[in-house]
Amino acid sequence: RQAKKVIGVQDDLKLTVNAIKVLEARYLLKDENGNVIETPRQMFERTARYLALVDIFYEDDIYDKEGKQKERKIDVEEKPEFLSIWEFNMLKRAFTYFSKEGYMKVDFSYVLDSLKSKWDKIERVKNKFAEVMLHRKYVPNSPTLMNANTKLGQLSACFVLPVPDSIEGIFNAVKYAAMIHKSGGGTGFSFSRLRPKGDIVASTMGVASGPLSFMRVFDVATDVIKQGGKRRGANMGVLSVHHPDILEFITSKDSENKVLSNFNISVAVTDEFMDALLRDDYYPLRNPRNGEEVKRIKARQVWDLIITQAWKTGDPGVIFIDEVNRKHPVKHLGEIESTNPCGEQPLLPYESCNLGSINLSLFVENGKIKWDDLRDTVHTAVHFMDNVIDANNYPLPQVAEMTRRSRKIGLGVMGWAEMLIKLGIPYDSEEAVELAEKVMKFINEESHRASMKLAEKRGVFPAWEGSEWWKKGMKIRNATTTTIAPTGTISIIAGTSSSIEPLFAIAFIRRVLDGQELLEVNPLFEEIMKREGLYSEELMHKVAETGSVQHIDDVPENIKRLFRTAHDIDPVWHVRMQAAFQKYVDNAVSKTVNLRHDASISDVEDTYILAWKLKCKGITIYRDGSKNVQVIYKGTKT
Ligand code: TTP
Ligand code: GDP
Ligand code: 5AD
Repeated sequence: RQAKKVIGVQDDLKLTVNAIKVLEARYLLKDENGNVIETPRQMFERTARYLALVDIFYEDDIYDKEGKQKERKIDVEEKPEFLSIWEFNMLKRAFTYFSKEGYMKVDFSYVLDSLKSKWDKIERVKNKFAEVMLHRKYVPNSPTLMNANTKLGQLSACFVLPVPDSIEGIFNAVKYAAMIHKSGGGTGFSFSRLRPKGDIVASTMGVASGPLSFMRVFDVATDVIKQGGKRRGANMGVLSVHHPDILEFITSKDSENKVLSNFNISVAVTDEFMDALLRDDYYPLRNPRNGEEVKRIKARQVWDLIITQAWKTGDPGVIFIDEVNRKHPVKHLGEIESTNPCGEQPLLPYESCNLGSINLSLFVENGKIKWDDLRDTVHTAVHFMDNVIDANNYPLPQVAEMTRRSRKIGLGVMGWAEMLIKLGIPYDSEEAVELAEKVMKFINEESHRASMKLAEKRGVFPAWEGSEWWKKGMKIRNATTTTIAPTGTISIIAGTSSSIEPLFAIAFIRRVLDGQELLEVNPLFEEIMKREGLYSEELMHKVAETGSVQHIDDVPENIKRLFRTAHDIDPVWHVRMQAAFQKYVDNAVSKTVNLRHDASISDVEDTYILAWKLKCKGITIYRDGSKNVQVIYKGTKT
């Protein structure tokens, strides 16, 4: 449904045209007739206020850090006027949880009274949250902006659901996924527990269909609900390299028909497999039903197939699952089998995570990084995201329970390429890789510090005892704090380059709805060219033909060096950049290693092996012009 009328969208936020278009289409609240009823400023303020309200629960006279198991009543039926119905419901929900866990000293009516009497405090927190968002220094993941203070109230982007080896379990997972997609979240699954195709089914004496058949059910279900949701569904499908159906899995997306088009797929690769590969040896396939070895095959055979398929179609990626579990700070809660759809967030079954990203391009002034400002923004972001865990309306009770046990959050970055350009550092350089480590180390450490500060007041995450943090004697509020998300949409809202990716095109032609064609030039490039007196429309049209400036004589060498696009950059630098960030990220890094159309199969292999050697948690490539249909549509060039 198209927005019919736009009220006051042109406020003073200086949003780009594309940002406004994206916001109008899916983020700004609408009335029942589809009219937009808020401005972008109001959207950020709605979000800030909703999350600030949570702070009331951590006031000294209300919160009981020790958690002494007492029942607390909600005897308030009537909503006070200063709260919206969704705010009131959110507070009731959070209160119910806190009292059940024994963290409340008071009854709900006391909380509401305190909200009024301590409104100044709440207002200050609200202003702090609003300030970073209004300047687009920090932007939370899309579901938070879309659903804060709405009936849905679901604020997280990432979910992982278990798929047990039974008909009931499988179809519960289909249903749960549908509920999550409806609210704008993405789901990841491991299908490794399902018995292989052709295996026995006891009660019916029948034959099992195997993981691939059931993945088709998830795929169709995802398709069917796409019209009614906030955005179309997105899935990650993982299968262990030891599963007997692994070969079928690896080739599953290689078809003229758009099979599994709502899935990204990844092979969970183990150390055992990589060892066998390096020794050019055989490794075991096991039936998950009973753990029995079915047969042994050459690791090289499977690896070659993974690489060839990735070259051909972009799928599958790989997850280095043992590395993921080695680095997992809450190992005592279970084993990680899957990530969310774009790979940046490994999660336990039924865990969810909310993400948010800092716009690095805004933290450069006169060629220097504004570290103090960056530190403040990190602390505000962590505070905000910890509140999201309490405010969230979880789609399932199991997800609520698991998420609150570890309280994982994922703070990341966007605008990295633009930050480098402003600092005059080429993306594909040692200096950039070093700076990546320095910047991310800073953000990671500050986010831990912020989370520890929260723990002093709010207590550690409930599953802290037994965690890696506990072993180190560090009291922290969130089991993880950092994740590098793709920022596909929020980078458009912020008006900067996405995630840690290099620029994709320096100039390109955008087709707009009415058939017009608009030339779009990267603003930093435009600025530099104008400053040098070299800018002309004609030249920009020439750039737009390929998106690259590398073969354009009128662009000076030093500017060419700074403005290399994703395809101008050697894949080695893509992977090194991913690894540099991964080194200082608690969760994982989503990165599209873009290869040129003429890249060879061995280029793909080199990329995957380098990622493994540099201790990335996973890797995917996308070769230009390969036929893969991306699950996530970035919303550009429409
Ligand atoms: P279940 O529903 O658990 O079947 P069951 O209880 O009869 O089997 P068992 O006692 O052996 O566990 O499903 C088991 C697996 O078989 C699960 O992977 C789904 C698959 N399956 C099919 O592929 N087709 C079928 O018609 C049935 C009934 C199961
Ligand atoms: P953004 O907040 O919209 O910019 O999202 P990102 O591009 O950073 O993606 C982060 C995560 O959000 C992904 O890994 C998915 O879990 C989820 N996600 C992103 N885009 C979509 C989408 O179009 N549909 C659904 N269902 N989930 C998405
Ligand atoms: N594993 C992890 N991430 C993937 N993406 C696509 N396929 C996979 C996969 N199999 C990610 C890309 C990009 C986003 C659009 O999805 O790397 O960040």
